[in-house]
Amino acid sequence: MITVYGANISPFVRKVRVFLAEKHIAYKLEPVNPFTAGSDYRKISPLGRIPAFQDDKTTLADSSVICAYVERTNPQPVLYPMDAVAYARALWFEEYGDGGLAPIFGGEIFRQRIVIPLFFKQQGDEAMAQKAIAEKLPPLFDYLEGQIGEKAFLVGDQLSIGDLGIATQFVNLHHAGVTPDSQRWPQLARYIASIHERPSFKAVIEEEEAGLKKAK
Ligand SMILES: N[C@@H](CCC(=O)N[C@@H](CS)C(=O)NCC(=O)O)C(=O)O
Repeated sequence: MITVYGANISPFVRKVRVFLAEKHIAYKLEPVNPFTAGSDYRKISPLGRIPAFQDDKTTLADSSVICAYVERTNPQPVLYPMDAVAYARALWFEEYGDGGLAPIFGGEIFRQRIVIPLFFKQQGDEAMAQKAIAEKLPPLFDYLEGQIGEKAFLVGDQLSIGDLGIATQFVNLHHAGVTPDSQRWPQLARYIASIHERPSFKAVIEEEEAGLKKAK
């Protein structure tokens, strides 16, 4: 049995969970709060971050490493395109999510509006969130609007790690009350809504919404 370690509201934990769901692989989610985890947790996640992963062969840390490993151990359905250029583009979109969207969606918006008030019982910096929404989201959304166009998926004609890496970040934004304006970014709004409608995303989004409702 596979174990995924982490908290369900982490976009990186969610990426792994959705990836496993798309592969129809069963797993157990072992709750870990990275900010309070003991030193033992560093044996499987040396940087102390979530997610971490364990199967009968190995332990791993980092969502990108975990997904790449699972692709090798469970190649179907293919989530990393075979064609070299398509493969690189899928990795690029995953990185655009991890390295480009996460610091802003997570640190400047989700953290201020959800994590700090709900879990630290303090007031978040709403001015920081508003500024990020007004100034930092538009260029990120403009790029994605241009990349997705009228297509269903970012790379080729099937779901890839690129779609999962982008769409997982938009779940945190959704929890923080922000979705792309469908007048200004019609293709992006349509695309994100359709990926979030997939059973893999729908299940975790509903679970997270129930947890956040309870925490309020
Ligand atoms: N590159 C890592 C990033 C993981 C990450 O930053 N996780 C956050 C939670 S969303 C974390 O564990 N933060 C705690 C820390 O950095 O100490 C991945 O893809 O798994």
